Amino acid sequence: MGVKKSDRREFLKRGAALAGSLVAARTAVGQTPDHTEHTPVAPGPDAFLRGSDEIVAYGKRSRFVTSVRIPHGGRASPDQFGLDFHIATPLQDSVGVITPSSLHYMGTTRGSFIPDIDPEKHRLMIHGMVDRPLVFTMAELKRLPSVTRMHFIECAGNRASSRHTTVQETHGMTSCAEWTGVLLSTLLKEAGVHANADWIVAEGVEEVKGASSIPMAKAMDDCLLCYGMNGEPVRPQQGFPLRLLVPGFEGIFNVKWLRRIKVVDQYYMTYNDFGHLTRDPVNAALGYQIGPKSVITHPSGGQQLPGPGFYEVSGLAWSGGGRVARVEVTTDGGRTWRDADIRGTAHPMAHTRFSFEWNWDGKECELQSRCIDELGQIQPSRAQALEFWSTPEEKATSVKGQDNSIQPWRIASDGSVHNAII
Ligand SMILES: Nc1nc2c(c(=O)[nH]1)N[C@H]1C(S)=C(S)[C@@H](COP(=O)(O)O)O[C@H]1N2
Ligand SMILES: [Mo]
Repeated sequence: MGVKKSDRREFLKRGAALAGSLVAARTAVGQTPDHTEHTPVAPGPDAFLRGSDEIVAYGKRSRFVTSVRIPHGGRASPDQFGLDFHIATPLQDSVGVITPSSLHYMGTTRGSFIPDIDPEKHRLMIHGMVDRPLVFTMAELKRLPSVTRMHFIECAGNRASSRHTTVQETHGMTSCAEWTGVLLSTLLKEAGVHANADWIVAEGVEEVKGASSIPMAKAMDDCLLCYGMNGEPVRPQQGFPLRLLVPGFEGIFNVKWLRRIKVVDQYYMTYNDFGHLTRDPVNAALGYQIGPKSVITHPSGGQQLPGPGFYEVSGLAWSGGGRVARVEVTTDGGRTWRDADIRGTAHPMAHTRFSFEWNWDGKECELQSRCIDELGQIQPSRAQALEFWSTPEEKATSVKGQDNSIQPWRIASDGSVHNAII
C-alpha cells in the first residue's frame, strides 16, 4: 500500500469543490450562505442528562443513536422459546473498523440458549494425541503470555440477494473486533502434539457442541483462545468466558463457549459439517478460507443522498487470505475503476476501512467496490461467484456457497439508494 501524495494544485481544486458543494447543501436546506465575518452561534442543548448510578457504572450511548441489530435470514430472534438465531450487525451506520461488542453479529449452528457460564467453574481440556493432557482454569489461561489482534468473523451464510434492501441484510453477518487471548500453539506445544496428529477438534459446551475439525497447520499458526473482546471480557453471545478464533476461516470454526480440544489424526465429522461449505479434508485450508470481499456502507441501500455534490464513499474490505492490499471503486457500474484510499491500518484478516472522494452530478449511477488482498486474490463479480458455485443450467439467482461477490448500489436521480442485484 503506497501513501498517496496529492500535489498542492490537486488539493486546492478538491478543496474548492468541497466548499462549493457544502454551500450548495446548506442553501438546499433553506439557509443563507454565510460569507460575512459574523460567526453563526451553535444552539445549546435542549436538556441535560441527570446522573444515574447506572450511567456512572457502565456508560450508555446517546438516545439519539438508535442503530440496532436485527434478526437475519427470516427467523425471529429470540423465538417463542427464547432461542437466538442469526443476528445481523448494522454495517450501514459503522465508522472505523471495530464493531462495538453490543452490535457484533451472532451466528449459531442451530439456535442457542446462550450458555450462562461461571468463569470460576469453567475448564478447558486439551487431550487426545498429546504427551501431556492438560486442563486449564480461566485464571491459569490468563497467566500465560497473551496477544491482542484485530480480526473479522464472517458467517459462511452471509449472502446477498435481490430481496435485500440494506447492507445490514446483504452483509450484516460479519463483524470485526479486537480480540485478546492466548495463542493456541502455546498450549499445544505445552501438551506435546504427536507427530502424526494432523487435526484438532474444538468443542463448545452446548448440546450440539458447535464442534469443528481444524487442520493442525492452522491450529499451530494463528488461532487464538480469546477471553477478551474490545477491551473487556468476551460477551456471552460471543462465547464467554472463552472462544476459539480461527482467523480468516468461515465463522462456524470460531467455537464459542470452548471447553475441549482433542488432538486427532483425521478429519472428524461433526454436526457442524451440515454448516461447512466444504467437506474436503485434502483442500481444507483453502476451502475454509473466506475470500476477498468488500462492500460500500455509505451510501448503501435504504440511505438517501440530500442532493448532488461532494460525498465520501466509504466501506469495509476484508479477506481470509491476509491483509487487504487494495480496494477499487467504480461510480459508473463497472466501466471504470479507481483506487480507494485505505483508512487506518490494514491488519491481516481484519475489516479494513476504505474511502473514495466523489462528486455526484445528480444523475442515476451505480457504485461498487472490489477488494484485492495481499495474495493478489481479486473479489469476484456476482456472475463469477454464481458460476463457481453452480452450473449454468441451474440458473442460480443466489450464490450456493460463499458469496464474496461485488455488491452494486444504484443511486437514483432523487438521491435514494437501492440494492442493484437483479
Ligand atoms: N459453540 C458454538 N460455537 C459457535 C457457534 C455455535 O452455535 N456454538 N456458531 C458458529 C457460527 S455458525 C458462527 S457464524 C460464529 C459466529 O460468531 P459470533 O456469534 O461471535 O458472531 O460462531 C460459531 N461458533
Ligand atoms: Mo455461521
